[in-house]
Amino acid sequence: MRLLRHYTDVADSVRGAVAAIGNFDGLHLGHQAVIGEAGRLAHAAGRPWGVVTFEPHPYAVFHPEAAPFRLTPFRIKAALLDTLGLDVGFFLPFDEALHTRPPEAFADDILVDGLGLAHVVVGEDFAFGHRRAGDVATLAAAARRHGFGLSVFSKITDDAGLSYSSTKVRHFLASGQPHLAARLLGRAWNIEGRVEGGDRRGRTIGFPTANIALGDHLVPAHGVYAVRAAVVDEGPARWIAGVANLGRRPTVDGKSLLLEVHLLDGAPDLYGRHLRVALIEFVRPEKKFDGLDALRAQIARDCEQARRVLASDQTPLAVGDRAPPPGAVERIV
Ligand code: RBF
Ligand code: MG
Repeated sequence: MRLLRHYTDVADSVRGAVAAIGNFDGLHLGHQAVIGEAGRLAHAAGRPWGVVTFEPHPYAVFHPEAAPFRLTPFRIKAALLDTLGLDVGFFLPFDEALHTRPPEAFADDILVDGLGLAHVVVGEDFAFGHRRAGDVATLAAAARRHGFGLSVFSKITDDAGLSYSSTKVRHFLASGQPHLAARLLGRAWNIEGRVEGGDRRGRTIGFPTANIALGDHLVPAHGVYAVRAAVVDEGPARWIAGVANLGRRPTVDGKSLLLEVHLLDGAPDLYGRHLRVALIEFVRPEKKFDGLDALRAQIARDCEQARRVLASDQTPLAVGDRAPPPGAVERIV
């Protein structure tokens, strides 16, 4: 996938794309349905398959003080789109010049003159331009004016009537329900980061851990999780079973927020490697123990519980493992 950060001087080879537009944080199954429809149309027309998305996320621009909330930080979102097979990702910088444009100018200057899109696919709640004043009707008017195509998805839900929404996924993670988040995502949610040097105390209590900081990732419920982990800087992911604590380690007066992963079947030294950690199931909240013996005994029980959970778990782990729902899409222009 070509990743572009600008909308001027766009190469002819990626103009004329069929593109889905959205923030696509999480790349959940609803996003995948919309992006997949753009892919089908692109393929049929022999055109590049693209997305138009915004970085930083608009919410972070309007709420700079907000706690980290991303399901898929920029680089991870880009890597996942690449996995799906897109030709081009227009990751437009969400700056003042972009977000103060009236909707008509956004369509004229950026979608048409800048990117030269042939067809656009959006969800029915799509809003764009200064103060989100533009909607699907505004976009349809621009499409007729300029002669690009427009397809619109109605809201889609899973078999149980749960609607695909990034906000819902965030809520499930913040409330310790990663299995529900996984249902909407079509895969387990994961945190990716570089393994940091720790205080090595884990070793002395018999449970060495690989520690990663959360960076821009949303902070899920603090506590212990059954996880699968994979080193991602060397070829395809090979998942291994683990148990992890996410929190501040009150028993040992930990300060920083960390994800500490203990691999159940022993592990090579992962220091400095990039680890992807998929949260499978919440085991228990983090606690302050009276001393290391009590903590050690509890961690041993956590390991047993994680083994049990993982032995029967079937949660898909990679984007593309589960197909997005068909959904209702209508060609408007
Ligand atoms: N630290 C706590 O203070 N409270 C906990 O409930 C807690 N649970 C943990 C569970 C697991 C499975 C692991 C691997 C660690 C846990 N820790 C907890 C963190 C522990 O204090 C830390 O890994 C060591 O002190 C090394 O830094
Ligand atoms: Mg450690």
